[in-house]
Amino acid sequence: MKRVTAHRRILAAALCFTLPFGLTACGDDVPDETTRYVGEAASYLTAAEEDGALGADAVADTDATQQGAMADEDVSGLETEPTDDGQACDFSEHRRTVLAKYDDDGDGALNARELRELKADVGERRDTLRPRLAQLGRRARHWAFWRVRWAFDENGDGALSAEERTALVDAMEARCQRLRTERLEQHDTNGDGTLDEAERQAAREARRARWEARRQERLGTYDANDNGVLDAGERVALRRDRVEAAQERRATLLATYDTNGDGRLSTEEALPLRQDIQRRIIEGRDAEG
Ligand SMILES: [Ca+2]
Ligand SMILES: [Ca+2]
Ligand SMILES: [Ca+2]
Ligand SMILES: [Ca+2]
Repeated sequence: MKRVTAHRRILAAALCFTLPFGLTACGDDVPDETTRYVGEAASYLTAAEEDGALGADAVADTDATQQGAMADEDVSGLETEPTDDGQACDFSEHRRTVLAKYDDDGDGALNARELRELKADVGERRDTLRPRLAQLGRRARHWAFWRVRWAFDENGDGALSAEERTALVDAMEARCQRLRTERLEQHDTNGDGTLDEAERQAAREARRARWEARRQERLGTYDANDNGVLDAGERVALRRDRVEAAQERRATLLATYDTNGDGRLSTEEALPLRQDIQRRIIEGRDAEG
């Protein structure tokens, strides 16, 4: 338990350091329930707009069925072009989007019934569809978000406590901020601290070019009949390789974290891995584009 507390303190310090204007709860403050769930849904939208391997190492705690479902999600999302507006992740905007979607009576807040709807959609059943939420993202990435949630479920009970949920939201918000800062550093050509229309256009084009380069690379390997698209059979080969890679990664992770060698991660064994994934999320790693 001591380790958790120490880690939490470091996490809180990093977030307080990262985020100006008190956008996040620092220290031991736990925000109210609505704020936590709106934040979780905003985190889901953040995961849905990314292309990278967010939280990928959570594969250590998956079975063959889950690995297959993750590969299906990845393969089906590959052809979705980025709808990047030039700015990277805007967490406050995601929060507003979620609030607007669930504020049925339009009074600017969530009443008990509206909050219940939101909680059901981001709920603890990790493999259910969340149609209302899914409509908000450019595509549904349930498994990408499952991996993020896995990393923050530190006591491994399959649910997020108020504290675990707060840590998840803070981390995803810090990630957004980090990715945004990086985007600004890369594309603020005139150095005035913001991206104007021309700079945003350049950022948008650069992201699309990276996406296209990855697509071409994939076609080079899997487009066996050379018609410029991945047909059903070619996608099967890609999916098979993804599952194989996931299984290899899982074996590598178990070699490090399964200290008693029983082939699975106990909650205690998984904790350092969870915390490593948390750090990767906060630091904006495993992001593409
Ligand atoms: Ca938990
Ligand atoms: Ca500028
Ligand atoms: Ca083809
Ligand atoms: Ca074990």
